[in-house]
Amino acid sequence: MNYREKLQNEFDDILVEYKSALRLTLARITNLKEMMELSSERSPFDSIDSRIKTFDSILEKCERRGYDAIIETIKEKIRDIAGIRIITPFRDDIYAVANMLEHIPGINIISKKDYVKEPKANGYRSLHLQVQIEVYSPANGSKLIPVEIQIRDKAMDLWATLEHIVKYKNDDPSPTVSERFKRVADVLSQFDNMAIDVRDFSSAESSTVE
Ligand code: 0O2
Repeated sequence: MNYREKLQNEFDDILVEYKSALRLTLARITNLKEMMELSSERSPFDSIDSRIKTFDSILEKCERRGYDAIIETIKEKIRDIAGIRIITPFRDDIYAVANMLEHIPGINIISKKDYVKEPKANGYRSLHLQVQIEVYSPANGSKLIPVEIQIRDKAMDLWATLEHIVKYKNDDPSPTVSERFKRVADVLSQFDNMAIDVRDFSSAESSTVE
């Protein structure tokens, strides 16, 4: 068995804890979404997606960040093995959702990276929350397992999806491609402002009619 296969086996052994953490966190967030849909308020949720990071993607991230590809480092440094993505209709809904998540018992928010207020140089926007949730197994007892929650609106998600497709096909995009993507991000940011204006204008108008 070569080193990669040995590491993959070790990774497979710890995967059950990440799957469990993902299921538990997802259930709590889905409950919240359903409660909002039943309430009389407009829901800040559009959709929720989840994934377990692939072994290849973990190795790629270790290499990109200069980490040793050993199981201890993966457990300590790769905090997005279990990931949840929440899509919201409007930009300000991102913070409404983040605020609700802070109140869910059992989900501890450890840190935030706000790429909405401070987008990455390429134009990427999203709010990343690092959370921990307690997982119990008869073999290992209780453990805190990390889950990354990304919250972004539909326009930000459209941009990230398209950028991922183009980057996937072109690992080293020219400055022209990057510059164009940055411009698309700027246009979508303006779109976000306009969408909020229209929404607020429409609700002000309907409250005047009432
Ligand atoms: P997958 O599904 O993992 O294979 P972090 O430290 O993780 O909070 P950071 O520094 O952004 O934040 O980490 P990283 O590894 O660069 O990105 C983590 C995830 O954020 C990515 O997962 C994407 O989902 C998203 N992301 C971050 N930056 C970009 C970007 O510039 N463009 C796009 N399209 N997505 C981004 P993976 O690794 O893509 O996918």
